Amino acid sequence: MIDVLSQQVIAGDRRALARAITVVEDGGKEAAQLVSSVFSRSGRAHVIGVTGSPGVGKSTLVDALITEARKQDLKVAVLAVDPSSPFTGGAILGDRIRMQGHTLDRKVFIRSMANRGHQGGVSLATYDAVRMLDASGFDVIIIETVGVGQSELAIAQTADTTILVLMPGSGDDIQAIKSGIMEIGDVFVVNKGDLPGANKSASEIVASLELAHFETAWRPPVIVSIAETGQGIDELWQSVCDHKAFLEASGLLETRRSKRIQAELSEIVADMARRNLKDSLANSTDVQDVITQIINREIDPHTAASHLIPSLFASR
Ligand SMILES: Nc1nc2c(ncn2[C@@H]2O[C@H](COP(=O)(O)OP(=O)(O)OP(=O)(O)O)[C@@H](O)[C@H]2O)c(=O)[nH]1
Ligand SMILES: [Mg+2]
Repeated sequence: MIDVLSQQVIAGDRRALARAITVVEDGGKEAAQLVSSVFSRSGRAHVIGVTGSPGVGKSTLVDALITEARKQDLKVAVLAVDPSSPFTGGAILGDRIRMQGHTLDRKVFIRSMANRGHQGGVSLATYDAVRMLDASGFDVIIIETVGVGQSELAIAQTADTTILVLMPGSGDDIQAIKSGIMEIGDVFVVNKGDLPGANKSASEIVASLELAHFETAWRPPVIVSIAETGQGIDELWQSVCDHKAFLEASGLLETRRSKRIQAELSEIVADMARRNLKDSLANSTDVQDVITQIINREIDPHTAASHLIPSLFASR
């Protein structure tokens, strides 16, 4: 069944793609099988992360970005990820409505994801969902995440290019500068440019970026936009394309992807170990024996753990 599904995904079948994303959301063996069968077809798409506090206009902005990308006839997929909620709630419903202008376009695919059964959490599921979209032939994959906490940042880092969205007068800019999340932004957007204080916010961000230390030659542009009217969106899209070109020309695309794979691998290994550990603790007589030995003071827990490691990592 997974074989058929993966063939349909690769062929670009939208309904199969929707089902495939549900499979990877749930995680487990089927998800792993599915990823394994489409994997060689992935790795081509430009993955763009859009992150920022609730209500700054991310979805409206994404909608406008879809329009820009479609002008170049690129196939665009959007994943709206809510890491905090196990349900797809009102906010995500709102996203759907805001992106409705594209629902009839066969080259646009919009999907929301929440933290469902996947044991490794939503970030592992996001990696795999991106792979499904990628294998299905989307040129651009936009991941929208709400908030600026650790899990959102992890998701944002799934991206090749991360857009950090702020709005004037929210104190977000100051917060971003203080908390060090400025470092993850490749492009900054002060949205709601029609509200007072937008230019001031933008210059504050520019000023703090001037003081920041950068590891590469890329200097994040700061763009003022009005997502609702589309103002500034062409400039934003251009910056995103420039960033992609920079990543490719400088070899940083590889560096970023290898960092990301390292993070993903360690998450998968930790996830596997956790699962095996749970099973082992419940079922294995070895573990029960070790526990008895510890109770009898025949072995200490640290030594016992190091003896258990090989069996915990053994895949089954
Ligand atoms: N004045 C103004 N309002 C805007 C602009 N862009 C978006 N909005 C409004 O801001 C509100 C939130 O927009 P969304 O696009 O849903 O924001 P979001 O960041 O995706 O929100 P969450 O996903 O809930 O975090 C909506 O009422 C939009 O109409 C803008 O440029 N100017
Ligand atoms: Mg939104």
